[in-house]
Amino acid sequence: MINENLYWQSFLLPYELAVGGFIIKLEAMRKEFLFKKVNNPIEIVSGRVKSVSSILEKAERLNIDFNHIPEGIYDIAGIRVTCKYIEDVYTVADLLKSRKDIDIFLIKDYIKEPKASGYRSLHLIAKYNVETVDGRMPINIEFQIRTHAMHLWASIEHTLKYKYYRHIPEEIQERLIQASIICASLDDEMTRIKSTMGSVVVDKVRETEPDLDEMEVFLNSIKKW
Ligand code: 0O2
Repeated sequence: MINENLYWQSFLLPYELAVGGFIIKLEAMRKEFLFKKVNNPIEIVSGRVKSVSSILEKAERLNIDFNHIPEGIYDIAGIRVTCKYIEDVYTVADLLKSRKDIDIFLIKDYIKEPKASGYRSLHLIAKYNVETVDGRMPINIEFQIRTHAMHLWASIEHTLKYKYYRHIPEEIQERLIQASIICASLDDEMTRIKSTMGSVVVDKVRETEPDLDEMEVFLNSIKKW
């Protein structure tokens, strides 16, 4: 048992390093936008390393051999960016595409084509080299970019999925699909409201110069999902 624990701790370590590193990188981008006093597309950055039970469940569901888990499961390291507007989701995607430290090899656009469940989000899956004490280790990392409305829907549906062991009763599934359609029209309406506001939409920025304590606040603001 101890050996098994040690195995998973060491297996997950590079993913933890990657998630921690990317939360800081994206928080830094958010901060840069705020300081530059331009529209900031990044509202909330969070991340998680997939739990062992969820990794094993997914491997079984997708029929992935135990030894092929690192190549076969893309979301062991997950970074989530929540945005105000759909347009911001694609702006964040472009920012990620232009980075030199990741190599995006798969894009799943569940906004243009929502899942049958009603799930909407943009997923970018990338190769990333983690620098470990034993050298460079390539891993997959998944970026999920979504609006607050998409996030509200996904977190409630996710809780229900766990509650019902992935078998949500049909009647609730149908209501979730309807709720997803309502979230999509809310996003569209927010986009229309934004375009009528035009150039007024600039995030509130501080009036005074930042001080050193800000740095601490910045690190404390790192959230887990
Ligand atoms: P955890 O460990 O609970 O966080 P899938 O077969 O659905 O797992 P797919 O469609 O290839 O996989 O998606 P992908 O890109 O591997 O990402 C899986 C993650 O995306 C999920 O993690 C969720 O965070 C999110 N996701 C994908 N589909 C749905 C959905 O229908 N509803 C919700 N709420 N979230 C979804 P897990 O599996 O929840 O893992």
